[in-house]
Amino acid sequence: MYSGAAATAAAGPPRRDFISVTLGSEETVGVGGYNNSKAWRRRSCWRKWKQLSRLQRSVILFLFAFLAVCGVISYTSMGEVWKSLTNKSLDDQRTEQEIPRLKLANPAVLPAPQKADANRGDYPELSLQKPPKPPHVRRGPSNLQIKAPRRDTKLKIQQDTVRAVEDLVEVDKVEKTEKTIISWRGAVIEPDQSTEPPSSKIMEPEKPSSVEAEDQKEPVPINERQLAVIEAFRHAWKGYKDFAWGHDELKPLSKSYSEWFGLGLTLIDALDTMWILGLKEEFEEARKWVANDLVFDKNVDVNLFESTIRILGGLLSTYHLSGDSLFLEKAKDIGNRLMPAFKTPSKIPYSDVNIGRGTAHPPRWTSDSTVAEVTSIQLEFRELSRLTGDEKFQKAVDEVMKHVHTLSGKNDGLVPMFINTNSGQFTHLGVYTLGARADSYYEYLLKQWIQGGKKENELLEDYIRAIEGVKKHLLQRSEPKKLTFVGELAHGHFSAKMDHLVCFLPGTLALGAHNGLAADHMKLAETLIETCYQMYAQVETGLSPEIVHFNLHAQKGHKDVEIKPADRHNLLRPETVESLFYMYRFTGDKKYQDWGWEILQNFNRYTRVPTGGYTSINNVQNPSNPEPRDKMESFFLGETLKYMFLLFSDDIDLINLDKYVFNTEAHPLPIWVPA
Ligand code: DMJ
Repeated sequence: MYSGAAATAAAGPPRRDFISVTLGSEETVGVGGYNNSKAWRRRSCWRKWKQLSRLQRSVILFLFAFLAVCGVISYTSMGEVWKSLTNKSLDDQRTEQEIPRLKLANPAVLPAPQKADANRGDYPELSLQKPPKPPHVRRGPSNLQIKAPRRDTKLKIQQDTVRAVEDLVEVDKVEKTEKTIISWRGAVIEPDQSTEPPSSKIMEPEKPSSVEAEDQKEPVPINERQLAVIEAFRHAWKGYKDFAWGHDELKPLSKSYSEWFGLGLTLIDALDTMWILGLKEEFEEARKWVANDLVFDKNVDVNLFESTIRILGGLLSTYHLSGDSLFLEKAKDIGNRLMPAFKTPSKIPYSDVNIGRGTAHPPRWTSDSTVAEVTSIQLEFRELSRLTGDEKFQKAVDEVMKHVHTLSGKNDGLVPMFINTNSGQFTHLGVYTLGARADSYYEYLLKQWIQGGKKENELLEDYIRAIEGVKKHLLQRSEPKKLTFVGELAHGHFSAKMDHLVCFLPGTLALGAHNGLAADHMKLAETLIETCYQMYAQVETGLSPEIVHFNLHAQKGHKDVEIKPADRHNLLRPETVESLFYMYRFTGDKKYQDWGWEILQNFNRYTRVPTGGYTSINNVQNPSNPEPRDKMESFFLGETLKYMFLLFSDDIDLINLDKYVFNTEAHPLPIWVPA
């Protein structure tokens, strides 16, 4: 140690060597000159090692061992990190590629109702996914259908939103499980949601839905089939204008008109159709009539249900689409004049009201009203309350629903067809149908629930129970094609009779599934719409009769559909086309458009009157003489042609079904809390 220090000192400033191998021996100082051969170096190192003390050698060995262990550990953990990084990026790729495909197999069916907002902040990337845009503001009929984004872009946005919402629902599931009191196959109701309709909160009158944010969008060109609908509408309108202007219905063969209420029923029913079809001139002309000639102060009896769905509904929807207060004023007027109908011992309204005298009464032969009539006026009166700030309209119709909810005499949610205005009880018990006199009760259960923002639990419960009742009691399959149809039940006996009116059901079921109800509702909708289509396709004119009877047993030479002589008329009804529209909107399956196109062509073939207008016919089984009836129902313009036009459109914002709910006469009313 010492000699080395001396040598170092002699060589200049001290060096910071670690070990004493440089310390003084002859060999280390290079006696005999420089020798850098491998053998010399090996020998020299070994000799140096041997010269070290045991302690020095142990320290060095320990250091080597320590470094070696550290090296092994850090190599292993780096490998794990690297491996996980590699796997993660593969997972990410798979997520991007596969999840959209898996989750969006049925993209238009939205997930169960949820509250996404609470979690949004935790997932900042989700805020990049835009929800579907609100409907385009349409201030005039001419730009209506030419100012909306293309379906594919919007569908993509909607799909992204569905995916984002599904993710949020997943994350939110645990919390929700604890809070949820009713969970019926996807329809989730929160315990803190009131079963009370939002009526009590009505304070301020609301604006029309068209007065929301303006949103410039790419035009969607009108296609050939839509043009054919416009042509059909113009032809029908020409007949009405030439021979029935200002009257209720056109009689196209006798070139005259018929009066029911004397309130220009066809004109009012057709207002929003003209708006949607973009028929500006026709709309303006009709508006003038409403402004100058529509007078409700008349000594005339009107049917509460029919005037509510056609007149009140038509005026309210036209107000929303156009933003023109004239229509709201008229709606208020007729709404007020209809109110005496609710002055009954039971609060179940009478069927008829004299809108000039302010008196109401049941039909002459009974004190009953039909169940469909008293339970299918709610969308309109509730909306009138919301718009005017006057609760009385909503109170009156909500009371009816609450009362019907509690009544006995139902069969697994299925209701009888009559209700007594004195006792408030169902009458003619034991007969159950989804057709005439009961049909729209079921439709309005679901639609009121949607209109009110999916908060009114009793409505949803009654709807779901009723659909279970339909499945249990009314569904059968026909021969030979095994079509699923909805029959009727009379005192325990099944009848294979189905009204064309029942064909509203596939559309309603599909709407429910779209709003989060069970997927099997959609399955049922798909089977039933096929049946409704066959009610047209299996008939000689390609037009459905009013009522069909299905064959339950296979018989040689017999089709599924049998028609009785008394039932073979066609009134230009909308229900099948209505359901085709919903089915196309929610599935995008073009076959529904093709079926609708066939139906339109057959209306043109067998019901079009050359001098203007379309007519109902007496015999759908005789193509050479379908026996025209000489009447064009107002719902042909209010509903049938409107649903045709919407069916052929690929613009999901042309009356967006997350913003609007159609009343039973095809008049769109805004959903109060849009999806
Ligand atoms: C329309 O007035 C309505 O759709 C109602 O609900 C049933 N009947 C006709 C159309 O068929």
